[in-house]
Amino acid sequence: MRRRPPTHEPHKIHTVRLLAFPTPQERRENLAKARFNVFNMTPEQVTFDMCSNAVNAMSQAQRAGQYLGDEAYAGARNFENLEAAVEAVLGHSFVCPAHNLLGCLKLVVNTIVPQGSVVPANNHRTRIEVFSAPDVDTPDVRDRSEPVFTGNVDLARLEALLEDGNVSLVMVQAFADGQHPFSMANLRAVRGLTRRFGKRLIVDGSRVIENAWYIQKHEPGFADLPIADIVKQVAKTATVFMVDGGQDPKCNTGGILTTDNPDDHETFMNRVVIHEGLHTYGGMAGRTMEMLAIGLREMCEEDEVQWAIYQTERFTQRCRDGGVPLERGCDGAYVRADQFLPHLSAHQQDAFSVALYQTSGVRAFAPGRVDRDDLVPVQIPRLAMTNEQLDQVADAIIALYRQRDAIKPLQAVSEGAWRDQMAYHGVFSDLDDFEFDTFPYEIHTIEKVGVLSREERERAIRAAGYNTFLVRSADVEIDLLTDSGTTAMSTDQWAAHAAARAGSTATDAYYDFVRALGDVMGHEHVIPTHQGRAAEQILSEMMIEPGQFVPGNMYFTTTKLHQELAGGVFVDVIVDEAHDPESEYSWKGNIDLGKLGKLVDEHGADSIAYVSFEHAVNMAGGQPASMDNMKEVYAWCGDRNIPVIFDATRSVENACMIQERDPRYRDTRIRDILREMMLYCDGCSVSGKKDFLINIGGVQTFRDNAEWAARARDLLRIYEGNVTDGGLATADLAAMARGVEEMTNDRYIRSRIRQTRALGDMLIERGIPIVRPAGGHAIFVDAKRFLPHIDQEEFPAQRLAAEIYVETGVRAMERGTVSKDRDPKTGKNFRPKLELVRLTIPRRVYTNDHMRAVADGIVRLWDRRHEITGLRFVYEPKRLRFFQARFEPVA
Ligand code: P61
Repeated sequence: MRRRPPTHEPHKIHTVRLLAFPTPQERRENLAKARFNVFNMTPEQVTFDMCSNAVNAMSQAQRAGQYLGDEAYAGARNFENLEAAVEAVLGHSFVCPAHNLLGCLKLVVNTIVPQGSVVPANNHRTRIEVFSAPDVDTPDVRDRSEPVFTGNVDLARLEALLEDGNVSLVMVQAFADGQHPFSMANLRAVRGLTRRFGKRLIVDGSRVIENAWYIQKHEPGFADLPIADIVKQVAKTATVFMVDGGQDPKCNTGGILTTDNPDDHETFMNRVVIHEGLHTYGGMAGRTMEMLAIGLREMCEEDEVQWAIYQTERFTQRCRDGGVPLERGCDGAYVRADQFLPHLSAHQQDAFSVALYQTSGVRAFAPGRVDRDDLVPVQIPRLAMTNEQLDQVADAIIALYRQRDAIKPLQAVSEGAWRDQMAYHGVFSDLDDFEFDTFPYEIHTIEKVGVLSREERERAIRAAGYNTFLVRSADVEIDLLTDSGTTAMSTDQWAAHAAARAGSTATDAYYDFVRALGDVMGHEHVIPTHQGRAAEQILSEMMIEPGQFVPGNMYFTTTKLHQELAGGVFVDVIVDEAHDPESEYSWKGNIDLGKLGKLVDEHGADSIAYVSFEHAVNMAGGQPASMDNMKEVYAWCGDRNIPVIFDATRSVENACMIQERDPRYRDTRIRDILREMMLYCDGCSVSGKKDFLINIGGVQTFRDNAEWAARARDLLRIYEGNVTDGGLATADLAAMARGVEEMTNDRYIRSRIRQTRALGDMLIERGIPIVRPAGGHAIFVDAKRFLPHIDQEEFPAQRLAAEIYVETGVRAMERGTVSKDRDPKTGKNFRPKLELVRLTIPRRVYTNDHMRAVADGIVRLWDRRHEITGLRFVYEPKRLRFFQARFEPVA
């Protein structure tokens, strides 16, 4: 089987960990405080922490496992799950738990390595010598003549040592020292030899996945075997197998010793109580065992493995192409500090680490003992970084390499045998800084996506009546249905969520939210609701007299419906450009004061309930309004006593587009732009599920009108819940309070807007008709131009969304004739100017590689667009029909 490099992550992001971006000055201060030893720096002082042990991204299932700890001391269910996972993945019937790999080693050394014995090994970092030196000899028997499987054992040397008779066991590490993989053939030959001499073969399989991949790729006969099978074969070849939970199983700690040999197991069990804990937890918390059990099963998943290794290959190659002297490690690029800094006579590794941190905020560190080798591993935390981030880290190293001659030596002021003991008197080198320009977060937790074949997707869309709202999310690969409530929360938000003290009265979470949003918006009255449409209902009921007009900058489905249910008449007063998908006008979200003036002239100011002014107008393509327009509309309405209410669902995105498009705001922070925008309204209804970076929530605000606030609270009590929670769980309110702080981070919001634009650019370049310019939250494909042969009565956008799903596994949303509904007067379908399919980008969930895959898929569909036909209703609900309608293709 020839495998092509994967095109995007086989998962999406579920939780992010926010990154720190210390300034050059802060980095210098941090270095000085850390005595020029980057070991002493905390992750909060580091932008990218390039190590791979116990810092990997975990799966959502592992995270859930952390809450399933059966902290029982004896006989925990978590241990039973661990045993079952070991049996399933490694094929071993016995498992002895330990707190991590050192715990496993300690058990081995203290039980089956007699003093004075010899332990041949394929690496020089066994640590056995550290445990028992000088009584145990650990000769390195790695075969240095082997070109591919550089971790292979020199069989002749091993045999000679075995013949000497003093060998207690043979220790082989998968991807020895992080750089040297063994072959299956060699491992089997070692096992054959040890068996002949009645000795054990211990395999450290902490990086068995990387080694199994190497076997799959390079050893004849293994190309068609799944990683899971190769892993099991490796484990079964060992007498005793051990795994560090913090490595391949992506746990945060933990270790296991597994075997099929009941005597060995009994030996370990009897000893584990001395050093580690009882034999059913071994120094791990119950939750750690649960995470480890899940991680063991997940680590062999083929797509996940191929992705992780592809990242390593790509990163290493980029560094190498930039001339950086390195060795390819199983989990990253191991920089040769001696060749990087030949002009320094000592402490080259630490000098490299210091210079890299000083210029970029990246931490890479040579761990363990001093003088062990000349390498600084720049390891990739498994699944935690995007390719874009890795490219930039590589570029930071390359940029440093180009100015390496300017790196100054470090003078040691205190030394020890271990690197963490080193302290230096440093002098800052005169180096150019490297500026990161990427998503300001790392991946903390991943979520699996659905991967279906084309035939399966054809069945799924038929079953869903050609309505993407009715497709199961488990059947979707990249979900661009909506950016509403689909955000990946941050670990800080989760912390607030977990820490919130629930109450059905006023809570700290409520006060935090009111304070945080009050700070951001400057509005006096902040009334939480369970989501946006709840605020819309309350607002509409309290502000609209039956028969009044509600002018707005293009309709939104729920907003217009609530206005109508309250007896209002929606009138579209958006600028004409908004209805022209090809117009490049920068402010397609603006209100046309001419249109508004005409309405007022005809019916009088009293006939207007309020002006409903949406930011980053959803149905127009996420198009922004200008600051001038907001100011002008507010002044004009103020003169006539007409209230202005913002739909501030995507105001932050609007603010970002003001920063980008209005030169007067180029140097103003997003937060300040937003504050100014909020001066030009009397209140806001907000769906918090978008900008606020949360999964559920909303709010109604009023700038200063206490009477309105009191009326809104009255309705809130009736429809939603408490005035202090709006029907939201306290925990969700706490997460929302934190989300409104994160949303105005300039790096974050710019990276989001840029990602949307990048998708738009990829489509434009390849001739796909989309609404221009690209807006904030989504790219809208123009179905009229994509499928000009389908009349609007046959719902071209509905069909296009269905076909995009079939072709690519990407789920999008119709925003055309079906959404616009029927004219209540004539009963006929409206024929909206915009017949669109929305590719909506959830916040912090997808990477640029996902976006590239989306663009490629749509281009494939473009090439076969002539084959696509229209649809007709088979079921049509009366209101908001697009959510649940069902269709069938027209022949
Ligand atoms: C969306 F297909 N938007 O964009 P709620 N105002 C604005 C919104 O974008 C919005 C709401 C108010 C959604 C969800 C959605 O026809 C649909 O918190 C500008 O969803 O109640 C929601 O806020 C309502 C999708 C809503 C739809 C209605 O995907």
